[in-house]
Amino acid sequence: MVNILEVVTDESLRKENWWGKNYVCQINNFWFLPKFVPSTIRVLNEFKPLPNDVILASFPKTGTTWLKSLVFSIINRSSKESSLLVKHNAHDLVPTLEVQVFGTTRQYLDNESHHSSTRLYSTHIPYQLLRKTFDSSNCRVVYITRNPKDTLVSMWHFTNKWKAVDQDGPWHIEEAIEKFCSGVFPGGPYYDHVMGFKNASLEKPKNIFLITYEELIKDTKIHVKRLAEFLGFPFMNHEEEEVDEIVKNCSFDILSSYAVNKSEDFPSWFQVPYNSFFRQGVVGDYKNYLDAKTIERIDALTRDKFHGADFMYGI
Ligand code: PAP
Repeated sequence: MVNILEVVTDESLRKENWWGKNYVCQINNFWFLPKFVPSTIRVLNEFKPLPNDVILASFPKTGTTWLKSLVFSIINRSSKESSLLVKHNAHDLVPTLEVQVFGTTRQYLDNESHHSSTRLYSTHIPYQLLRKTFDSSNCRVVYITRNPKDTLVSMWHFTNKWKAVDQDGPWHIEEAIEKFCSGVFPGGPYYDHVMGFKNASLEKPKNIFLITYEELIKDTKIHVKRLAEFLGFPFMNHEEEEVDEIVKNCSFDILSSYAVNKSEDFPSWFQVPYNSFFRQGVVGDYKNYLDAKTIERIDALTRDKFHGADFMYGI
């Protein structure tokens, strides 16, 4: 068990190769990119959520960008902020705790002026590490998850868009499958990450809301209303059109058509171009990349880790 209070750099942590020359570091069973170790430790040691805060949590590539867009739109629907998604990528509007907020600048941590309003953040840090932070506040958490095979395929595509591919060469799908199954994957093990938040959502339904990418795709409108209700911003009966607008404005087709989201530019906070957050946005794309044997291998893991824990999801 790593004593989080004592970790200052990644020097003292166990490391495993992840892809090319890149490695990941282990903090209490979970794997992190070395770049985000100091900031993750800062989040765990210093972040004090306010009761009105909303934290969007996820394993990477499970629908974070979409969830950020939807929740930002729900919360800001009656202000001029609501149109900001036209010109700004959702990750610049909803900063990630361990990336922008506790990275180098901390420009987003304005506690003074926010005591009565809602601060919106995201994180990929697992619940097992964040439990104490969340317990110290009445803040609300929304966790999005996605089926493991699409998550793996999405991560594989995304990683191959990294700047480092120029030096390290591509990440081959066979390697990505091995790493995903062994859990040595940024944010991994995937199954432990999901089960941490799944169990927490059952223990504390008023504070932690779990939603799946697949149910959100199937009926976005119903789930936007459920999200709004949970967040304390419910839609009234006469606001049906507003819900429709939010669903439309946050759809893959609309968001991916904006110049900012088509851009090959790199954000200041990560080594992928903005357009890599929008690829296909569908369910079941894994069938185009994984063979029958791999599908059976991952399904067996899913049966063991999810179904074995009574979470009938992911196959
Ligand atoms: P992150 O964890 O790095 O922030 P995240 O947004 O969770 O990434 O995942 C990106 C996935 O969401 C991509 O999936 P794909 O690779 O299978 O295509 C991306 O296309 C998808 N995505 C982004 N925006 C939307 C949207 N508005 N609707 C549906 N899917 C979306």
